[in-house]
Amino acid sequence: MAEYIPSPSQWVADQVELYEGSNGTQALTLRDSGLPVIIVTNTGHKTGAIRKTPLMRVADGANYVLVASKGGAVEHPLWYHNLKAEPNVEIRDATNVYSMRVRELPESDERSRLWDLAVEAYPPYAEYQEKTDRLIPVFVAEPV
Ligand code: F42
Repeated sequence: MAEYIPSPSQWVADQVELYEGSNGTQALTLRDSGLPVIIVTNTGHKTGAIRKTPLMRVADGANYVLVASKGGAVEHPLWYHNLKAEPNVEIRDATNVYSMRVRELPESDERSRLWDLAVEAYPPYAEYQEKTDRLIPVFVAEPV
């Protein structure tokens, strides 16, 4: 089995350790925002290692919307490239774990609707898009 490599970002690694270590009963929200987080388990496209990426929980029925905002950074987060290379992921939402497949949404009505849903769930996404010249990638994750 592939090796799990924790995020080099300590606050992210800590959230994953608590969230997963408690089987989805602790560390369910982003810091002091009180807003819910999911954990996306993905595959490093260079290392092949298991990567665990916490993201804001944006639910659309049985699907989740994944926003590669990285706080409005100039570059995409590295997990963006992992998902493009290997779209099969596992998503933990509190105590539930799902096998899912992701696809990036091109500019479209579907993307606009899901972007609005994401901003509703986590309003800072709108500021992150203002802050950066790149179009922030949006994925939809669907159950397999
Ligand atoms: N980030 C978001 O973009 N959107 C969110 O909604 C979001 C919410 C959120 C909530 C809670 C929380 O704790 C964190 C949250 N984050 C959110 C931050 C998110 O979890 C990521 O930390 C952030 O997006 C940065 O992603 P990153 O993949 O760039 O992470 C870096 C720090 C990282 O882990 N780097 C690793 C490293 O060793 O430098 C590499 C990870 C990796 O995937 N490596 C690949 C491999 O093959 O293993 C190679 C990748 C390559 O292209 O080189």
